[in-house]
Amino acid sequence: MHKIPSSEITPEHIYRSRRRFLRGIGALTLAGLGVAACGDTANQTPALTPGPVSRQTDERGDPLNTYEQITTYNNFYEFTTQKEGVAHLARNFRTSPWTVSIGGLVHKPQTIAIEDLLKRYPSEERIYRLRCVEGWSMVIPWLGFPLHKLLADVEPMANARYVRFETLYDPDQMPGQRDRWYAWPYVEGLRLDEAMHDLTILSTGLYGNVLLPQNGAPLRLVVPWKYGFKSIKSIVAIDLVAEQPTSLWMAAAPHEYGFYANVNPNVPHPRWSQATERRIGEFERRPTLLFNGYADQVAHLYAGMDLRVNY
Ligand SMILES: Nc1nc2c(c(=O)[nH]1)N[C@H]1C(S)=C(S)[C@@H](COP(=O)(O)O)O[C@H]1N2
Ligand SMILES: [Mo]
Repeated sequence: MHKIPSSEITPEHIYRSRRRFLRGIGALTLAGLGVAACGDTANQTPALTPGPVSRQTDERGDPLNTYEQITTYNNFYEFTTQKEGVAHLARNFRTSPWTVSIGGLVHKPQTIAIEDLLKRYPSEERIYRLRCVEGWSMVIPWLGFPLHKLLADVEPMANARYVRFETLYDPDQMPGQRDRWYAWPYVEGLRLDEAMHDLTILSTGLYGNVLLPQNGAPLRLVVPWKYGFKSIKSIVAIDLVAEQPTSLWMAAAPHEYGFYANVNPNVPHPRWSQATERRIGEFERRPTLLFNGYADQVAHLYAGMDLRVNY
């Protein structure tokens, strides 16, 4: 894969928000891990290199994918459907100023500037497998915080049963949004108990760095036991709702993409098997694991449900 010059990938706003991020970060003490190595000095722009991570594998012993793989092989249809083209088209995406509104069926709706959100919820590292519905996967060291912390603070009402997430709509910045085939903006949803699960995070960074635009800066969802498309990028709105939200993918192809989208090797996509996957960087395909290997932690959420019907 080609290397993108750091001069193209680190415009001033990213540099500034990264400095803010490094100051605000709490649980993960980047300073203690050697932030100087990231080139975080006044007249030096940070390079497109990974920052410090707590370990080199996931809990199963699978090695992390490289920073280059994670930042140059992306799905972000707002920019392009070409994975290798996202990073370039998104390089000037404005992630500051940025506000996130949390509302709907909550007692304490709020609109929060991203820098305040980062201060309020210190980021921690979570090393998760990401399994795309297309049949490839990666291991990614995310930085982020559990969504349940934010949900607790806005106090969901008793009739709130689902959480609905929405990506920024801005066709001037996101040329892919001129494609009329899709019902923009990108929308995703979770059942409230899925959203409250501790594995579910709002991610603010990866590899010890602030998120780059191609990975969903400045804030994206990560739900590691579901297909990657549930992990919605560049979120501007989070709403608690009573009815099951219709996601962009459900609207585009309802017989192919359901609401749950749990990783399941036993339920094929209508057009291909989901039994195996290609880990980016590996040659041989490997078996896909039920709930992407997180069954111990999440299977109880679906007790009694037919996973073929609720795909
Ligand atoms: N807004 C938005 N979010 C999105 C997508 C997208 O096209 N738009 N693609 C999804 C898909 S299909 C995948 S596999 C992951 C990819 O995340 P990554 O590029 O950070 O690896 O983002 C998901 N989130
Ligand atoms: Mo995906």
